[in-house]
Amino acid sequence: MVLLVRSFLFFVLIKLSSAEVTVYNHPALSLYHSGSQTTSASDASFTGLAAYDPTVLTPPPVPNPAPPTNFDIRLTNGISGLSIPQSGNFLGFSIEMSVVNQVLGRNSSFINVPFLNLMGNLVKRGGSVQIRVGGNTQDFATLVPSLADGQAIEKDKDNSNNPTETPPLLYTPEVIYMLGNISSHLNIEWFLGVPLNDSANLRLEIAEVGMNILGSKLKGLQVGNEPDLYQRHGHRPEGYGPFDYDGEFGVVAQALNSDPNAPMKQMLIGPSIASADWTPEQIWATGFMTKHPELKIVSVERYPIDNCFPKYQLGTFHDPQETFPTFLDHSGARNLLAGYADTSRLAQEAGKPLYMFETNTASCGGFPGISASFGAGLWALDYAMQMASMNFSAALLHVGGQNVYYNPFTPPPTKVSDFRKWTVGSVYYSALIMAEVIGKSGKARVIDLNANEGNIYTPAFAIYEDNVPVRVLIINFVTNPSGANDINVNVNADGASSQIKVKKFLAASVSQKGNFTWAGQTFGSSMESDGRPMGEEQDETVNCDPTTRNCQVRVPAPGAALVFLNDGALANAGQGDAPQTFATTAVTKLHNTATVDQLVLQTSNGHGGTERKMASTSRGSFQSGALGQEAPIIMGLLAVAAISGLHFVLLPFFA
Ligand SMILES: *[C@@H]1O[C@H](CO)[C@@H](O)[C@H](O)[C@H]1NC(C)=O
Ligand SMILES: *[C@@H]1O[C@H](CO)[C@@H](O)[C@H](O)[C@H]1NC(C)=O
Ligand SMILES: *[C@@H]1O[C@H](CO)[C@@H](O)[C@H](O)[C@H]1NC(C)=O
Ligand SMILES: *[C@@H]1O[C@H](CO)[C@@H](O)[C@H](O)[C@H]1NC(C)=O
Ligand SMILES: CC(=O)N[C@H]1CO[C@H](CO)[C@@H](O)[C@@H]1O
Repeated sequence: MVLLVRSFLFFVLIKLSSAEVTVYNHPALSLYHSGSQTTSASDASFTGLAAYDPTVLTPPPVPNPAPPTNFDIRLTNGISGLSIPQSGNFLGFSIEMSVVNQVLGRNSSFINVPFLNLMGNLVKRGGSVQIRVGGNTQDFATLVPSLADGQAIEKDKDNSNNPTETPPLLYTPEVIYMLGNISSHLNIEWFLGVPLNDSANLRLEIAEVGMNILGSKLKGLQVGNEPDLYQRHGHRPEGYGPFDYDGEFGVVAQALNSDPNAPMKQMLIGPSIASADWTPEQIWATGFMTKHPELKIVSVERYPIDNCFPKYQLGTFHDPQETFPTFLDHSGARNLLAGYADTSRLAQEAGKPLYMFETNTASCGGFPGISASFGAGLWALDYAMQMASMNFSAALLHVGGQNVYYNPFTPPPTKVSDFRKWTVGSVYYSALIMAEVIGKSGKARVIDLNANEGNIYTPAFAIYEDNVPVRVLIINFVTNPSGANDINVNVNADGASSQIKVKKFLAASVSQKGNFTWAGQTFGSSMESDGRPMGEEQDETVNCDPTTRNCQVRVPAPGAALVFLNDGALANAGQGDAPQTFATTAVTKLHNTATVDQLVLQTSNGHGGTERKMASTSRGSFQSGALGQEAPIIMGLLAVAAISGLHFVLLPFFA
């Protein structure tokens, strides 16, 4: 993703090329959006914001030659080439710091319930979720004791002198308390970033406050975001190179080591290069990976392509329709990751996990028609599996604001938040499926099977535990509603049961937006989700041939199938565990006072019909208490907490 810098204007704007973007006051943005930028409560479908863009592309034609529709997958015990053991939290999220108060909640006592539900689905399957709060806005962020208006986070418009016109962020410890309170509900681990815009005047407060409030739920601290782009962006002088970054990393490490208010050591993450202006090898040549004992996680960031033009008048124009097919075969993930094979080997030798710290379909916000499509969901799953097979240990999908196309989940725009719900993107399903693919055993090891004679449209991966095959993931990237390109795979695995279970990820075409199903359940279309899967779970049962032990699995075009080779494989992926969900409280607006109609700790989450109707906190106990029908939300919540002594504080979102 090499972009030409052709003028000072371009130079100033080019920071946006690297990654996610949340842009404020950007003149180009209003040019780009044909619709009005302001959200309107009366516009039910398209608000003009990228997150609700209705573009639907044409699915690419069936490839010629089409992939063979019948093939075998034969899995024996104890094969070589398996990855290192992986965790069910492999696919996590990276939330742009400036939008945490939209996505997570407003403050520590006002957490967005749909967000909790979305994370609960993942925790149930994979055991935990990893979330990074950071991005371009973290390098200029400043922790302040309080903000005048009681807000937890604020854009400092008076001091917006950085090149993106992204105002520097001011935030209070309340944001960190919010993370802590989220982790007290669900097993979520956090990454924060030490701002590195000025390494001569370090601002270590986020590390200090983060360590002291989050404790063991703080998993690491990123030092610098995409430092290989600092010079381009005008944040460092000409000639700034890998050795300079390595030196600055050492300065931060030293400062934290001697900081008595920063009790946790060996917490740092770097170099988080975009692999744009420096190659990973240039950084490793400094000795970075082995010389800093404080380095906990080796990180890189990578998007397959950018959509910076025309929105930010940068780079070259990529037509979404023409670009779409590049997401729809296995060579996309393979080619993107080939350059990290060496890095992965070195990290393993150094005994450090390797993370893809920030990624998604395209930098500069993703593409209309691509980023929220079913095809993007298949791509993210294939990309994550390819990373797992290559010994990455995690990948974090970026979450921007309302102005990006690629969000895994998007809260409703504030103005319509009273009655609209969340939008769950296709790549959230990828994370959900990935959590089941890897599961909770901590022993899952992945291999790219080079299936169907290496056909790029039908990749498949096997998952082994204790050297025995337990699950198989098969993807079909082709779209053909006639069924002629559905694939029939004969899975024959050592130790498989005579009857196996299959879950499928389905949509009518790779272009479809919304209404995808995973094992029959969906999060609906735009603004239709409270974070809980809707519908009954539908697992398919396949009876294997008693003689040949072949189990035939049909994967529609398009679609993905996760095959559970035995019952233990299902259990390890969370089947049978009690779901942990949070009922979205119904909120109506009456004279600027929200009313809590219902505060029920409801646990009907699907994922196994028999688990439904778990014991729930009595609804009556809420309603007979101090919580009158007209009680303001926060009062109501305090009352709920006081009356019931509940661990879960249920908070409606965006009153
Ligand atoms: C948290 O946010 C809610 C909603 O904006 C507000 O009513 C409440 O006062 C805030 N609480 C704190 C402690 O700031
Ligand atoms: C670094 O960011 C802080 C907060 O935005 C700002 O006050 C400071 O001037 C910046 N320093 C440099 C050298 O850009
Ligand atoms: C991943 O690591 C394992 C264990 O060291 C190794 O056997 C395997 O070849 C590695 N995979 C790749 C693709 O490098
Ligand atoms: C999603 O599915 C529902 C129920 O089948 C249907 O009513 C709705 O029109 C679909 N929405 C889209 C955008 O396809
Ligand atoms: C677990 C945790 O971090 N709880 C915090 C929730 O937020 C309040 C502040 O509003 C803190 O006092 C708690 O420590």
